[in-house]
Amino acid sequence: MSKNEAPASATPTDPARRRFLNTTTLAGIAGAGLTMGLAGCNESGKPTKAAAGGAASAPAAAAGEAVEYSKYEVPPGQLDAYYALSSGGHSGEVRIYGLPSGRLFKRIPVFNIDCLVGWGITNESKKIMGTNADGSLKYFTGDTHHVHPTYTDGTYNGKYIFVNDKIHGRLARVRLDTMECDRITEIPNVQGFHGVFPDKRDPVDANINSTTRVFCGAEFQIPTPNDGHDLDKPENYFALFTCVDAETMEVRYQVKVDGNLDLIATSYDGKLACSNQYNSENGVHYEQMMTAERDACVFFHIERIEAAVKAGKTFRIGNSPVPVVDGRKAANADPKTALTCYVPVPKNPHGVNASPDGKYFACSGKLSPTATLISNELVLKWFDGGLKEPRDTVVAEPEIGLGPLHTAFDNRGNAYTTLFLDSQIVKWNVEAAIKSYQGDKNAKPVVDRIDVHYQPGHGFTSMGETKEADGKFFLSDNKFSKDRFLPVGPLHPETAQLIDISGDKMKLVADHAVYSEPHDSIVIRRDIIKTRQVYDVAEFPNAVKDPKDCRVERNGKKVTVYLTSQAPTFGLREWTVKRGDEVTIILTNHDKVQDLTHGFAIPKYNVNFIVNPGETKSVTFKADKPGVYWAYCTNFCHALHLEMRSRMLVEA
Ligand code: K7E
Ligand code: CUA
Ligand code: CA
Repeated sequence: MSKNEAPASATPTDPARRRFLNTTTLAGIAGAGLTMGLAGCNESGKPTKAAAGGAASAPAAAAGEAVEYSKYEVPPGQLDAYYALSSGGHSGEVRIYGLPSGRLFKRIPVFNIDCLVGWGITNESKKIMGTNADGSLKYFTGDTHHVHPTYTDGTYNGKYIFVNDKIHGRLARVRLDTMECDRITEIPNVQGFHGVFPDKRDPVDANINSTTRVFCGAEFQIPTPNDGHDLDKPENYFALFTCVDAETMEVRYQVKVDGNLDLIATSYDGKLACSNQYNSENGVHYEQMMTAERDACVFFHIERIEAAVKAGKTFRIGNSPVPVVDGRKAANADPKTALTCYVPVPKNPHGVNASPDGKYFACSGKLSPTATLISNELVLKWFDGGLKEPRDTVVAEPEIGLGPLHTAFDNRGNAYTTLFLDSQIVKWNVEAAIKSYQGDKNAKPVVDRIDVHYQPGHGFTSMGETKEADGKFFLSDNKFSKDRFLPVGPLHPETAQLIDISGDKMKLVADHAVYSEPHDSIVIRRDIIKTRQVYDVAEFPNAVKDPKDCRVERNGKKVTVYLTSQAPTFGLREWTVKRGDEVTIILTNHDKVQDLTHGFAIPKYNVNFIVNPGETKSVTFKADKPGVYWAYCTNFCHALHLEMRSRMLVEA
């Protein structure tokens, strides 16, 4: 082997590499005093089998089986079968890539500034993002976690996706036809807005089988209003559940809860939304958040909540106009009128996911080696007064492994849960788990396990969050890549691992490196998404409709420059402004050919944005530096792309 050849020794299935990471992770957490929680106790307080490190029944996926990797390649010129729409974590963006190839197609700026697109730079994007009185951006950071599209009839309709900003408590909407963000709403009186999920049907009107509401969970309890009172009185802190209108993006109502809210799931019948809560203790320090043996999965009876809002059984918080109803336990003791139902689940659950048959919610406890399966039908029965205890809605609680986080489903009755600490995906059978819970000793819920590299967060199946779950692929978004890729300095990429789940045994078929830090994705069939590549000039109210309309207009110290772009020229070769002018440049791209995007940058003025075919955008800045400034096209468009430039003359 020559020096340049890659060493063949580091095989992906080398178990030693996995053990190394696992041990350090456990040691780190044990050092933090979490050993007890991780040991995972069953009802009797005895450590469980899984807690001892053993798989409940099935061994780790046999490494021996050969995988035909080429089967999962997408040859040059061919297209992927799926889109993956993925959050970008604290990059504040959303990404779109293809599966099974893993090709990255697009990064959609949402809560972040992006100088390629001009997001956070153009007037139009700043208006969506929100500005202060002086026109500066209100926030320019964000933390996206959960991406969920709109539904019709239990499956994706290709209209919008919603994504949260955990930092500033905002909900954004991305249009799926243009794959651009069109609205951002700030939710009042919450911090740590984490979980988001659209509804799938109307809770009342059976004729509405599409998404009309988006539900949002707040993870951090705060004083409400958070105006300086009760600063260090955690007993007065609260979290809120919020409903946002999917079309107008207005906040409709909020529900005050006991404890906190984390991820959100919604039922296929439209009647229920639910959220796992890990801090039912109202703790402010992490050890306080782990004191209770059980936390909860909180169910929201949407129809009753909306009736209470309509009937005015509400209050307001501070200056917020949003009506709030009381969803705390004490106010909802009678199931027949209750707005909420707190189903106890083992301590500190992290995720909750609805099964595609509409029957169950799986809620996993990261400090318990179990997944709790809650029946949709039984929750409704509890709300009807037909069950004694909220806990009676639980139909299974299989032991699946250490550090279970998120669960995805196939179309054959199997669930796939990410095991953060075990660094595995565990496949378990829903019916077997139910039988086992009912006492059937022969029922073996766990049917397969596969190692992932390393420490998975979310995992998602193809179409798995719809009733069209197809059971073909599982994508594991892992939190550490360690040695899986060529080293690139201290910040490692994450590993998104593609697993073929179509057979009895899960097969790892590809490693994709992804830039930090995706949390959640959805894997959506390509035929569902219908995009457009070219805008119509008339769609933009401020469009410069004809290249002949290019001109400079002055109104006192305010100057507007009307510009068009047509490769390889801008509509004006030069324009003159005076030092101190407030200059607005409006640029309409009159090239209507697909893929013919122009860029527009002005040196020393921090101006940089693109105009897609038919699109209009504008920027406003103060001409405070006299001189000649070459405005030029930044986006390669033509053989004479470099010549595509005009002069801005700023008189002293
Ligand atoms: Cu588990 Cu924000 Cu969905 Cu990350 S959360 S993994
Ligand atoms: Cu226009 Cu490059
Ligand atoms: Ca807890």
